[in-house]
Amino acid sequence: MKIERIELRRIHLPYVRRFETSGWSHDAHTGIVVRVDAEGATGWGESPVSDGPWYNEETHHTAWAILGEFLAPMLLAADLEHPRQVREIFARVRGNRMAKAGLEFAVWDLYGRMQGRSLKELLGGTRDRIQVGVSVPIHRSIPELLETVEGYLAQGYRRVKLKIKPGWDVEPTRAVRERWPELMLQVDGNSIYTLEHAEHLRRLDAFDLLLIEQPLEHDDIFDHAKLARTLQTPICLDESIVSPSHARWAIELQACGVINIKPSRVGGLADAVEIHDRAQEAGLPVWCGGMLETGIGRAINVALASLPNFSLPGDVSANDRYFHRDIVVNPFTLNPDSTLAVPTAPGSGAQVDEEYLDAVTVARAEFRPS
Ligand code: NPG
Repeated sequence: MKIERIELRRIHLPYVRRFETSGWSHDAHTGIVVRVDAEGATGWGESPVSDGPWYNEETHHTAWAILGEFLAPMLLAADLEHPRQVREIFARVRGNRMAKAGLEFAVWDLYGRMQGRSLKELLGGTRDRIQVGVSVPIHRSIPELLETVEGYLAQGYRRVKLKIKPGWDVEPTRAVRERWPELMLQVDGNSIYTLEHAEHLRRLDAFDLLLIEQPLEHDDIFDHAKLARTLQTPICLDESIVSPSHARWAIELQACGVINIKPSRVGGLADAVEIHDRAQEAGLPVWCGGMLETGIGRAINVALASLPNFSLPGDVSANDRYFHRDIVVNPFTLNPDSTLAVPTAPGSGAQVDEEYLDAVTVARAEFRPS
């Protein structure tokens, strides 16, 4: 199969509410939607980059440049038999994994639609529904936080992740735990702590948390291994697992007991599945993280999370938790048991609302074989 056309669109899609972490905040999705066309079929992907290099080094400017200057021409020059080959085609490009993932997702979706097979089936998914939770941003006060959590629980979410930072960690976590003793609860530091906070972080052991996510530096594995030895709560790595090799290093160093897999963070679905398999062999559970994706990236995440070792609830909430109106006509809705149904339609199953996509597009570029 030869890709005949690639289209990039930078979008601006406001969030229902501001999302604040230990290091940045976002009011809108400002990522890149990717479309590929071949043999009369279309596939869609998304690079969930933002306006600044806060989570990782990529932004919508860097991803736009790398996609247009390098990745699109490489893909247009290739002859593909299977989407798994995309990672080899892009291997010469270092890093820039979210840019790569946007195109790789679109090729998986295209391939699934051409073959009449769902992404779940192509990836080896085994679940019809995936367990999901909700990620709760940093709030200004504990009463406001409790109100937000209560609202999500009323909607049916059964697992909550609290964003934490120094000055907003032990007390909010204690307040949520005291109010909901049985709730599946976890916290995420987004790389804001250092080993000097080890004793402070041990105070979180009192709250029966599922895990503490990425407390230390975004590219660290070594110090997480040291910290893990002093905590009862399992450490989960997110930012610092960017490839199957990083997963192997973390597993061998016993730096974490759990891995958050975001297919966009690791450059695409091929590496995401490999990380899933490595963790499974080592006996580590994984769960699917989120980058506040549109319905396009969300459908990709849901399909991936149907693989067997995704045994903890993901940060893959229903579309209406993020957007009043999404760029798909078939948003996910939350089932009463805190699950989302895994699509069975060909490809990712996302049906793009092209009219609304046009309305939220702020930049566009098109590429064809030279
Ligand atoms: O539900 O998609 C979601 C948000 C999950 O907390 C979440 N994402 O660090 O994992 C994270 C965080 C994030 C959001 C990271 C936006 C980067 C950008």
